Amino acid sequence: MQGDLFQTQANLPLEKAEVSYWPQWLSQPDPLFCELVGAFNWQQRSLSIYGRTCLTPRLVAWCADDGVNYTYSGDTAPRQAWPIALLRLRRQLEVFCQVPFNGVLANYYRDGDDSMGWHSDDERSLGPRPCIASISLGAPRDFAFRPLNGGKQRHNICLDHGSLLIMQGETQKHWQHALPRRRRVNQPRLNLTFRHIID
Ligand SMILES: O=C(O)CCC(=O)C(=O)O
Ligand SMILES: [Mn+2]
Repeated sequence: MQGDLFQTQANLPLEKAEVSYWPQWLSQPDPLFCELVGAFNWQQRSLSIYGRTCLTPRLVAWCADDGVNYTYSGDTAPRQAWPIALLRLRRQLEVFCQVPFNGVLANYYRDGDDSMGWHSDDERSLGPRPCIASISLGAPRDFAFRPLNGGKQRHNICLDHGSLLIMQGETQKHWQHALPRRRRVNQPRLNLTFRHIID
């Protein structure tokens, strides 16, 4: 059963944020990792940054209910249907987090050269206080927070295989997060961020 090890939860000490972490939220992460890697139609998208078009350093897939689209950093990835294993996980997370989710952004980091830059998940379509449930599978990777107001605090947490990280409340208003490049990592990682798109 998922969530049976959640007594090991940790709350991250970030001011004006609500971030909690369960290192072993999934009790059987290995088969899920294998199943999901093959279940998505992965794409390497390009983004426009300061007028230059760059390929994102990771692969992505967007799974969502009919008609639910998500635009972030100026890009709208095509919608895919939910793989069965992901629907099951969605229901478990909805019960656990007590909020509905209608989409999941999946990121596949082929190795430590793949990364995600500093950003907040603050699109209007997520609403003012989004609850984002992030499941990590595969190679453990560092995940970093920094304040949006330019403050010098940094907080790093290693996201383990089978873990759940929840960001909610005012977190996206006050903090940015990133998945930095880590050259020593030579295994892939799959991340699933469950979201609720309002319009
Ligand atoms: O890969 C991760 O853990 C982070 C993904 C993320 O921040 C996002 O998809 O917005
Ligand atoms: Mn994010």
